[in-house]
Amino acid sequence: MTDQRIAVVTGASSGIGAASARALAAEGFRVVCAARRTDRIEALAAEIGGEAIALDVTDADSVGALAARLDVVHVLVNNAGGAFGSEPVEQGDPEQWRAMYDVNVVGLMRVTQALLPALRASGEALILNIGSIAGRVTYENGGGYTAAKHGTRAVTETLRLELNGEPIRVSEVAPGMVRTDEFALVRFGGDRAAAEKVYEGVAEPLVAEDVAEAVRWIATLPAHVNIDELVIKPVAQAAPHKVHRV
Ligand code: 8X3
Repeated sequence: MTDQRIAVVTGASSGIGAASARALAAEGFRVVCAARRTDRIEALAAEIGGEAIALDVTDADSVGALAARLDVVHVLVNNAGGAFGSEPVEQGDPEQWRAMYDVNVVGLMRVTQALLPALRASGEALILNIGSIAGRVTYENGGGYTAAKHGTRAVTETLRLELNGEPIRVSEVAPGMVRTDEFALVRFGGDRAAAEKVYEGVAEPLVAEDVAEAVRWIATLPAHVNIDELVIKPVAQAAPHKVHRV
């Protein structure tokens, strides 16, 4: 038996998820690194003294198997998510829209449902959802993603209302432009030139560690302090569509 606090991070195989896992481990959490790509999460877990559990948030059996292995969880970081496609609504692909809703909204709901008993068992829990500025404003060619991330925000707020009276904090960290290895590349279907263009001329986009620092801060605040939402953008980005480029 250990008194080490347990954190679960979904989408821990790269980017903000991996950085958050490292930041929480540095604060003394035992971190369960959950994602589909087992080679990556196994390497990360070995690096930070955590545990790797394969997880596909869009698969109910996979989520159930994760929950079956965890009796107590103090912090859940619902980070798994992403953008697929960049077309105007007129040309939007229903399958891509459905996939975005599935991972950014339904997946988050599935994991939260499954882990709520373990979160309750901790006595003082935190559910921290990684949202986006795309959950606050809309922008052209982002309709499917902004709709999904508005969903992430709506679920977060609903959960806070429903869990009111329980010692469970519910937070959302909503980043703007974060330069990671995969986010833009996935959005543009592997088109590296299109992905690079997102960050073109931006002196200093955020990096995953900037967001992980916000996750770390929220997770280590006293248990009565709930950060409802924290929007974090690079100084060059005043809005999704207002970015200073040199
Ligand atoms: C990612 C931020 O600006 O691409 O969630 O919507 S943005």
